[in-house]
Amino acid sequence: MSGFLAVLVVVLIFIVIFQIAKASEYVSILKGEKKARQQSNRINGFLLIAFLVLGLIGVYYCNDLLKGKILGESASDQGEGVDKLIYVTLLITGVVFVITQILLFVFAFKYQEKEGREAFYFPHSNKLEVIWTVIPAIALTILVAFGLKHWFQLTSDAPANAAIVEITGKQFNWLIRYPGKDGQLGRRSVHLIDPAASNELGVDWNDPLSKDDFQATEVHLVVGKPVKFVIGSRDVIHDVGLPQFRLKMDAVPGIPTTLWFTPKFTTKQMKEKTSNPDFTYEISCDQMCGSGHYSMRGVIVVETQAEYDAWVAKQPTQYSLAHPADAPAAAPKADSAQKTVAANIK
Ligand SMILES: [Cu+2]
Repeated sequence: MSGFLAVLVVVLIFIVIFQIAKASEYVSILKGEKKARQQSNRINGFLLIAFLVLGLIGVYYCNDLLKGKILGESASDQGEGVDKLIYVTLLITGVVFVITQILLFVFAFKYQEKEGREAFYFPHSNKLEVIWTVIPAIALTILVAFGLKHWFQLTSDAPANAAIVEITGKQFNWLIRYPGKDGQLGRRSVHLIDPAASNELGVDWNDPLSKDDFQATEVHLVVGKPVKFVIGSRDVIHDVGLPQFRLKMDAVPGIPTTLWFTPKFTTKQMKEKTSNPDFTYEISCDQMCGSGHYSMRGVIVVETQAEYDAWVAKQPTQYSLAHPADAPAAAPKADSAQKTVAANIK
């Protein structure tokens, strides 16, 4: 019903505008075209000023309403720099926006058609062209340079003590792998992917580094400790979006990407900070990747070292899940299994 009413209102508004336009046409014939044009210019001039004032009030109101309310404080050290960059960019573009909009509407009002006033013919000025090309070019170059500085930092080598977590996108969830005690991830091959054999990632069990790797349904991180994400995809392009940490990185099939950051607050601290008992850090897929895109929400838990260690101790290695027969004595039998597979490959 309300939808029908809305359509009706829009149609009526169009009819009213059409009738006003028609009436003003007749008025111009009666009054003389010049006089009618001047009057309509005056009305338009006032409407433009009203639009400017209401628009600026609206911009201020929306900013005030949403300031600091959408995402809150950055939850990573690196995100602070990103926030600062956004604020500086908003400040510069905001000042330019306000000045240009005021000039645009005020000039349209001030220099409307008037009796005895002629337009000043001003076709071209090289000096002016240079000024309004060079100044924005310098400002944008500086902003891009600061953006690149952050980008190079995020994608640079992680500190030596950084934890490593591998995140692989697939339609439609994230596969999360930890390197285990050795701190190194085992080799993978797309040809070895076999979900039926608990090997969704195609891990090469012949690689000794793969034996202690474990997979998880949530990403667990230690507060204050740098972490490096090794990001990939099994099918189409996804994107690891970390809104609370202010980071994102494409997950591209065949091309591993990385980023590193240091979480500042535990999930528990964030629950208190946001006064939201249901707060969770999330991984959102920031790349439209197919019909189930909306469901690619991953969960990140940031906790203390002790809580993290307790969690890690409970995680079975993916090797043991993929080789249940070897379970009682995983280590020695692993070697024999490795030899068998190696022999088969030969
Ligand atoms: Cu997606």
